[in-house]
Amino acid sequence: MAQPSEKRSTEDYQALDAAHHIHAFVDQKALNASKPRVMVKGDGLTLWDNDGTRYLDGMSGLWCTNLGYGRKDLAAAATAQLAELPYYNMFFHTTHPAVVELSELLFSLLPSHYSHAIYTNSGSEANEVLIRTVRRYWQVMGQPRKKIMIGRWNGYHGSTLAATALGGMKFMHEMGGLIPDVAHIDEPYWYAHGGDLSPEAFGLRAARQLEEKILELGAENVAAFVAEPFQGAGGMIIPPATYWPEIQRICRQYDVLLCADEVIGGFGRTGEWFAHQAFGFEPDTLSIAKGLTSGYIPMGGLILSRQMAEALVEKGGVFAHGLTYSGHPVAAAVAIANLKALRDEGIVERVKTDTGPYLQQRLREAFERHPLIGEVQGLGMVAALQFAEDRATRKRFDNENDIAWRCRTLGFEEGIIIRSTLGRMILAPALVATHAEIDELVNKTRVAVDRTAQEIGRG
Ligand code: PXG
Repeated sequence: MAQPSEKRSTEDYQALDAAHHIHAFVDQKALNASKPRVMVKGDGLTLWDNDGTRYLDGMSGLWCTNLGYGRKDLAAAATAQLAELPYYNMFFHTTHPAVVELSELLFSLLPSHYSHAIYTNSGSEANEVLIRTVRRYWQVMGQPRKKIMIGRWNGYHGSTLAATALGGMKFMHEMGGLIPDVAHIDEPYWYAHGGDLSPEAFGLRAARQLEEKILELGAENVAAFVAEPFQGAGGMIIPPATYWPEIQRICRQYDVLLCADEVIGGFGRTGEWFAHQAFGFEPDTLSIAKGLTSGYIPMGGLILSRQMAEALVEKGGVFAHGLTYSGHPVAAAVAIANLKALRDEGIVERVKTDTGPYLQQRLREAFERHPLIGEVQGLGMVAALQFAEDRATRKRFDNENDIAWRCRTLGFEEGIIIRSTLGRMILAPALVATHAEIDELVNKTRVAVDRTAQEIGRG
């Protein structure tokens, strides 16, 4: 039996992969023909494939390696915990030091009105647990009719059944058979849908769709509104400044829980520990994953406000929920090492005061007047470039998806990994990115966009 470390040829890996493995969000037949890249090593922001080609990873893996690759302290935390107590569960009236210490650390980093966590293994599971916990909460509060969850079109909350329903990716809904009691409102995407409105006026209008939806469904039936503080997989869209305060007002007025999906935004991405802090609102729950462990090991969770947790604990009785790997000791040990590094090395602070503003400034210099780019959005260590056919009228290309995909492919040719989605290019490098790495990423992104412009005859 070959050990994973026994190096094989790229062709061998690709053939075996095609023989046995169904990949994520892809036409597997097409992938088998075009063949996957085989990544073998990472250090900081740099990845190497099996043929020794180097890539600068501008996407933190999949928005998760906040600390970058190759951290020996995280590996050491995992191996020490594996040797000491590799597993125990939360079912048999037990706990263990790793999960206790993780909670202590996590709540020292969170605003003080949050008090409890339910741990999961992923962001999808965090949102599954969210739905069950919200329903449980309203039952405990004597309002069992409050069941409907309102999400947003093009929101992404994961790929399990309920998380798919809660998300607003229509192409994911097409399989059908989704869970009931879910509704959607539009995304706050001013560039595409703002028309003649100012961003501020559009932000209010987009938020007031929530009020209309609550009134249509009856506030007595609506449990929660769930959204990403900035929309990630659905195009890295930052709502206008008026949006979140108005959403918060509406949720409070109609007694609807405000639930932030912080799976991408959490753990420093925006320069704040949590993205909702950057947008100035106070959610009742936070779904977390990804940056919690910098992706080194699967772990997620649902953070509850003190008020919700007290209601569930004091009046709740048995909450019939649990996962074999909730609060897994090895994952918890890695999360602790990760959070300590983000805190003690001043990484989140540096994103806020130094590297984040630097990335944003460099991108704006490179693209604000670029003929193919209509808008640069971003904050901290995340940004989007909007492709535009006509900058003056904000007209988008009919084939914007194809153009963005082409740009992404050219990025790989230039040795960088950037993500395309719905006519936008996304950059979300690890939070440890240096000025030199930011320069390389921005310069090569510029080359990829310029080459895209040439290929579509607009260079
Ligand atoms: N919520 C948000 C906001 C996410 O971005 C999930 C939940 C689900 O997490 P898990 O751990 O179950 O995957 C995510 C995941 C993309 C992309 O293409 C983004 C995600 C997943 C796959 C692709 O940008 N985010």
